[in-house]
Amino acid sequence: MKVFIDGKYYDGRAAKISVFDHGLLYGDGVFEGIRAYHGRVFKLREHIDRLFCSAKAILLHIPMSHAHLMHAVVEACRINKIRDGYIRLVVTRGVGTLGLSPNRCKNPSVIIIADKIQLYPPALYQKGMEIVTVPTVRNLHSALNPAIKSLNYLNNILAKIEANQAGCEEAVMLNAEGFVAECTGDNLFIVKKGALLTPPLSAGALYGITRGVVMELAEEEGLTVSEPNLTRYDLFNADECFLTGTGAEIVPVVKIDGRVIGAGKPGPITRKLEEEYRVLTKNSGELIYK
Ligand code: PXG
Repeated sequence: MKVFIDGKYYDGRAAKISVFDHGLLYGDGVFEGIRAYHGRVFKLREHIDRLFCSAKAILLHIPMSHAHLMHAVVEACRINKIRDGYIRLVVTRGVGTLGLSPNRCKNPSVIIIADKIQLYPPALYQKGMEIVTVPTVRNLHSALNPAIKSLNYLNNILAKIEANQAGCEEAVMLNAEGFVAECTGDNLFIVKKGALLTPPLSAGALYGITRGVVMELAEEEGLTVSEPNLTRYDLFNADECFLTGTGAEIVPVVKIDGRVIGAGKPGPITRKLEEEYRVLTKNSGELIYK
């Protein structure tokens, strides 16, 4: 595997960054997780746009243009002969001194890793997932806005550990007001009386790219889509529930905090959206091999 670091390619084992990089010392940086399907990079522009938005929010200058970065991601896939894979794009504050001040970091680093994707087991998609609400509350947007896809993911990791301790793969994270925000690496949707509902981004969710795609697909299907504040009660009494994310795609949820959701199996609207998502990933995206 060849890893891109600041304009050069290194063998996987030789691809290293400094222990003085503030990405390591302080989680000071931003990242994206992107998928390639059938030799095309899915929603690349949207991911790069979000990366620039995250960077802007933390006053991090990305030392490459939008177009150059898009090109570099496609190139990293080509060099690694990726057809179906996962791309991790990371921008760190760069090498500095001990001490928080980002002013000491003169050169932000850009890293691109293009690799195979580790998927959830197929049985999970067939039967549906069980999830739990966890004690760790989603970051306040006034403290560290969850819209920033930063290298500091401890809020999510703590929630993930709590879900794993409860025997589940994913956690429902509530915000400080007790409304549903999202999961640790996925956005959350419910279906109620044929309509699609998902928490508003102001509840503490990432501006999920898969979330946006699913909302568009649902609208094309003639479904009503809304973004109200949701409580656990709303989740328990939903007809269907599913999660969305670049890595996970669309995962049906059949149990939340011990309550069976709908008929206890993946619902028809979830299945329809899964199918349409699959078609879209097949037929769109930036071509890797021209
Ligand atoms: N919420 C959070 C907190 C995320 O990190 C999503 C929602 C879904 O967003 P997208 O844009 O992907 O639809 C994410 C994304 C991983 C991995 O390595 C995590 C994500 C994406 C890809 C891989 O676990 N999280």
